[in-house]
Amino acid sequence: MLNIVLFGPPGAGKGTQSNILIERHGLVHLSTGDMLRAELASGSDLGKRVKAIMDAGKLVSDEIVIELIDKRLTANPDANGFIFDGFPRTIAQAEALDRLLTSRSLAISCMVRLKVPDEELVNRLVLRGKESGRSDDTETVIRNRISVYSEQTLPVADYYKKQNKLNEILGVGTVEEIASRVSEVLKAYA
Ligand code: B4P
Repeated sequence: MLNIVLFGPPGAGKGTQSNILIERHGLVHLSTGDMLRAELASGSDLGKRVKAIMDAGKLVSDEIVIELIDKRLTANPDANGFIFDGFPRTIAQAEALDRLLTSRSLAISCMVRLKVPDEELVNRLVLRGKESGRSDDTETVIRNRISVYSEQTLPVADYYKKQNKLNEILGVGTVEEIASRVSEVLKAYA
């Protein structure tokens, strides 16, 4: 069973690479960003509670995203494996994920970290904002999301490094070039 944490700053290409991995490895995609956006779109109470936080580029509370992941793990007992995309984003989330997996006799196989320079991230997300109208893809909010990543999320890479599960690759190039780098890393865990 292959359980991958796909890690990187906003705009690194996590969602893009996840779509390729789902097809190639038949994994279940768990994106907390997508789950939260679905809550916003449905107008649920949860969606109303997180809207202002997401629009400001801040992190939603650990309790909320951990519960979303817990439910999806329970809903997919026969999965070949999972891609965790945009989760965990804090050490508390990483510890909770280990607990959730251990209680199901599962474990993270590896983390794949996509490294991309900040200016490239801003350019990609500003472009996406123009095309999709996503409300958190404006330059001020993007820069805030990048600093939240540096302060609160980056330590999560060290958490997996200590477990000997961290793999770092360059996230700049064509989508296919990056997918090949990811595949190369995953050969060691197949
Ligand atoms: P996410 O949905 O996770 O948003 P993201 O970090 O911007 O990543 P995304 O997947 O969208 O970007 P990608 O790199 O694929 O989170 C949104 C918000 O939800 C957070 O700010 C937070 O408020 C909340 N949230 C989510 N998870 C949370 C958690 N665990 N805890 C607390 N809060 C949480 O792609 C970006 C763009 O780059 C795309 O337009 C793509 O087409 C382009 N791109 C991809 N690869 C490229 C390449 N090789 N070259 C050029 N462009 C490329």
